[in-house]
Amino acid sequence: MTNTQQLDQAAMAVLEKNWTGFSTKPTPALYPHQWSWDSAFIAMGYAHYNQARAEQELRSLFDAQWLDGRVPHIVFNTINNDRPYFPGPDFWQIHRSPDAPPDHQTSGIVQPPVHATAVLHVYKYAQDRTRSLAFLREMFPKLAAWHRWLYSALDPLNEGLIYIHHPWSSGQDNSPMWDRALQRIELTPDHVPEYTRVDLTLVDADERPTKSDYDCYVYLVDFMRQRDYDEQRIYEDGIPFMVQDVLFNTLLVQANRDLALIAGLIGEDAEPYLSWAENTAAAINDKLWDPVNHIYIDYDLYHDEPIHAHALAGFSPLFARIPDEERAYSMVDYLNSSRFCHIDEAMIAAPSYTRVGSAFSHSRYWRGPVWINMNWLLWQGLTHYDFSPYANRLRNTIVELPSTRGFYEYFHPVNGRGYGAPDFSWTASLLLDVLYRSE
Ligand code: 9WN
Repeated sequence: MTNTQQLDQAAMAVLEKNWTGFSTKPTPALYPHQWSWDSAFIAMGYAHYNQARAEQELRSLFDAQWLDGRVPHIVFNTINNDRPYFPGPDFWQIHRSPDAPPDHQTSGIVQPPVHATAVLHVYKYAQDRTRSLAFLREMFPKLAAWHRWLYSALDPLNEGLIYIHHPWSSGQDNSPMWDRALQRIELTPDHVPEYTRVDLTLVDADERPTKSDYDCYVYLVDFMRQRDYDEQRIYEDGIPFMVQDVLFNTLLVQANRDLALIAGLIGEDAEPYLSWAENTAAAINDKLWDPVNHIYIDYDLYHDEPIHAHALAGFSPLFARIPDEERAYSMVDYLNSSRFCHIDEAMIAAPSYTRVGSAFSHSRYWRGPVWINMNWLLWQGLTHYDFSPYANRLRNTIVELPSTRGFYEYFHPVNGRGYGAPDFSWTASLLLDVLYRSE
């Protein structure tokens, strides 16, 4: 591709291809439904050239919000999809829960809460200001109910930190961060209901989670559905995967701050959201900081111990301005080293997992490949602290990888080869965001 205009057109064409009439598929074959954090990232691209569609993307997701406030990680397209996906609605069986939405089929777990950030972004770049204020009014109570549910259901010790109980909730499904916790789940054959994967018919097995990962994923869903997605029972019965995740909580801090701004714009009280933001930021700083390695790390609540695995997500608190300057400097020293990617190295910044970790892989999903959404978060985080050379390097990758390799889901951190699904929506939408914002 030769110029920005052509790149722009190509990115819009990906989103157009994936548009269903009411929401955008992450990619046509592998993920043929609506995903929660994908939709937030996708709306941020639409915001620059199609306000109505940006609003519709988020509206569709929240139409499937549960009665208790949770926003499901998948909303199944039961209207015009003919592609298979596992696990589908028959497996999730959400209508065991009295809180499931009556008119939608969804999953029963959540994904990182980027939605208030996306709603504010749509408002900020809106072409029609009056209409965008109405959108803020429409979304505000739904976003508030979503955050309220997170704190009431997933912070049982009242620490200001949300825990997740499925790797899919992190968005970084097979990150080495979860290896130890998953290996400690003792599965016997009768623990795992029968299932057939669809993903391996579409993508090479070396680029996807392993069978033992999937056995655990399926077992954990079965654990939850047997308890009717009742969070209190899930916690009290000791689901054996409970993690306080850095990225999830960081995005919640930023989302709370953005929700406070939305409240201010429409004459509502901003205080509860500011106070949630500050509590969670303080808890991240107290509990999830690794002072030896200068990176934030997840906490395994089930085994009551820190998870010593260094993912790129460990730098994400920069996005929500959580570390002070001194910490931020020490983090950048770590990021800007051969353990991730030194600024002078001839490789693509930045791998999703430390290159010196024994679990690192160039091709396997969240175990090393470069992801555009992670670069987008870190690009902004580094900009907040004035680390422009590194920030620019990440920003350039968001533009160069799709233009030279195509709109893939993830990329080889050395040679840039595209992996996973082609025509991936957030690769396109976040590229559009970067291009429009540099104009
Ligand atoms: C399970 C849709 C989603 C992303 C996740 C990514 C992948 C699903 C899967 O695809 O997860 O939710 O089937 O592998 O890991 O981040 O939201 O793009």
